[in-house]
Amino acid sequence: MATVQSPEHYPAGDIVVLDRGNGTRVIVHLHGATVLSWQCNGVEHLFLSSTSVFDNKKAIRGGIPVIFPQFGPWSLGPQHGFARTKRWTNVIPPSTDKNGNIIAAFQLEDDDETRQMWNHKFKVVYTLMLLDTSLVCNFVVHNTGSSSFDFTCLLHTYFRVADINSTSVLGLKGLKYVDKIRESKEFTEERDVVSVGEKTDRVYKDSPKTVVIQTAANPSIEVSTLSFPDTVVWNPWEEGAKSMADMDDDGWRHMLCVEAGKVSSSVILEAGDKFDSSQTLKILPN
Ligand code: TA6
Repeated sequence: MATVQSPEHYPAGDIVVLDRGNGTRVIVHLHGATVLSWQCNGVEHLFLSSTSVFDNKKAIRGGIPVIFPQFGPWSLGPQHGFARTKRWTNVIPPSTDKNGNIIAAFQLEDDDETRQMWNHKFKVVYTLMLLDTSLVCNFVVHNTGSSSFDFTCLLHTYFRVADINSTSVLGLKGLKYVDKIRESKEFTEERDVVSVGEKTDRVYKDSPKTVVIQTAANPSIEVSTLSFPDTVVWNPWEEGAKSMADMDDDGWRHMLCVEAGKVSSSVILEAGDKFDSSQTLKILPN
């Protein structure tokens, strides 16, 4: 089963904690600005593999990895781009706003290593806001260079579920999706309630602004997005989990990735422009 997170588990210099009290807090690892844990009233809502590697090199297996500037295989660098394996800077330490919400911001800028792979100047500012029952992840890409560039991006959220066999996603009916398990052919979702009973790896296009993850024994979670038109649904299932050294063998039973992104087509960003996007994860009342 996935690790239940506590800040003490990590070297203090590697993490930033947003804590509202009452068991509502978020832990962010500066490696990839990866949210490791989001607890609301003491209940953990993110999955983190207990065999995830924390060497500040490999991508963290779980939480919310940040995918930029490429979703999927990349001829210029690692799969899913370099953002999730770079050290980010906590440019705005956790602070409380007038409504009692905790805000913190993280930044990644181009450097020699990134320019070797992808020769563009950029600044990504990733701002987290922890409210009483929701977490807002605001993702902004600035083109700080003198020429345009294009990219894809995604927040690779691993939701923690009691049992994948009693978990489903609502709001995907009627969407076209690319099924990477079926030769990446395109299909149309016919179901109101999308359950996951096998290895699943789908990119739903032109998603509605809100989808809901329903799972027995836990409250439902609503995922609302701005400028993230695609929704990736992924579970490696038993065989896939066993093939990943950094995934618990039974981890697939307790996780479902529902990932908000812009991946079906690239963002083309002119010099000096910015791309502003966000996901809001909200615990729905029972
Ligand atoms: O988001 C789904 C996906 O693209 C799957 O195809 C699978 O590769 C998953 O991401 C995990 O990728 P990773 O590089 O983290 O092992």
